[in-house]
Amino acid sequence: MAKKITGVLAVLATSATLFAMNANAADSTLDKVKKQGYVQCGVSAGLPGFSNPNAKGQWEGLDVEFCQAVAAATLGDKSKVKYIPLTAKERFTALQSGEIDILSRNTTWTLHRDTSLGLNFTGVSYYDGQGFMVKKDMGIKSAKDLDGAAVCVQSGTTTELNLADYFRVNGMKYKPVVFDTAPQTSKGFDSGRCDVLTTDQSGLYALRLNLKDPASAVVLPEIISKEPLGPVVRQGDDQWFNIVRWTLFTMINAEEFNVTSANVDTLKKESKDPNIRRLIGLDGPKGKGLGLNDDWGFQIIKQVGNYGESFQRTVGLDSPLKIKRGLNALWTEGGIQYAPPIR
Ligand SMILES: N[C@@H](CCC(=O)N[C@@H](CS)C(=O)NCC(=O)O)C(=O)O
Repeated sequence: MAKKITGVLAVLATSATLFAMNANAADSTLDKVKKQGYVQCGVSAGLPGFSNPNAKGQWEGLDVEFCQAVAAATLGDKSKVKYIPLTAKERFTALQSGEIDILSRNTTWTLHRDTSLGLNFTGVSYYDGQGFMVKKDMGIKSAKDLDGAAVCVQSGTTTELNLADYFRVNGMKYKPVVFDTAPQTSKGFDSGRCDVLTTDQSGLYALRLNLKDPASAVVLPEIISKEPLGPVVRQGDDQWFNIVRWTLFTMINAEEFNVTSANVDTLKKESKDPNIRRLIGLDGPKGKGLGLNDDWGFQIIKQVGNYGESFQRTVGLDSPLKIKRGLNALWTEGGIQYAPPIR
């Protein structure tokens, strides 16, 4: 009898081990991505500069290019991305449930989101802050003059929470006019449902482009919050977390060492600079620790570009948004973008 029980226990123990191994295998996001052949990326449905379908229906923007960089690093092909447009309210559930592998959707890193939702922020791809936009003919020069205003705002955002704090702290009243998507919010402002629109400052520049007359609106000088935006993954898969985080660090380091999509081929052949050689996987830790090919960094830079290239093209001076680098300049250029070394 005792023998039989031991036998049964042994079988149970073996199947438990097997189950754990299966669960582990199923848990590996990198394996899943390789098997499905693309990265499932949660993005904003329509926010110019960050993620927006162009006239040909192709997704464009800083957040979109980041997904492409992860696809280049993991699958060697930046086009292997499936974009899943999400509202602010839907985004965290989509990541928790496994519908997406990364959330790259102008999402602010906060304590609650980073610790209580089963998610992890991997870094900051854009330092932002919340601002206000008003109709020029109202003649308002400061957010402190907004007492009693009707304010268009998107639901499920930090924006809604900061708005409430700001008006309370300044002893002012307001009437929230709440929408689910960015296009609805800007239409609400355009059609006079509210006097003021509030969102991340980058979003104000983006939404202003969509107004019937962009020159009729002004952005007020106050920045009322910190909105560090960055890519998010599920907790519990350190390898995937590291891949996403070091994809961002590679783009930032590439800018620091002046490695671009245009010169990376030549540098691969000719460069003797040890920083550059490690960055593109000729020397140093290469891909082993991440479970990737040694040329993962090279592929990111070759196919997508460095952080500065991506910034200028999508939200910066080469884009319709014309946002200056500001805080998003490298630490060597007066900003705070800073990536740990590749060595
Ligand atoms: N960064 C804030 C706000 C993010 C947000 O969703 N902002 C809106 C207002 S512009 C937006 O991007 N909407 C895009 C969309 O609905 O597609 C957060 O993480 O809560």
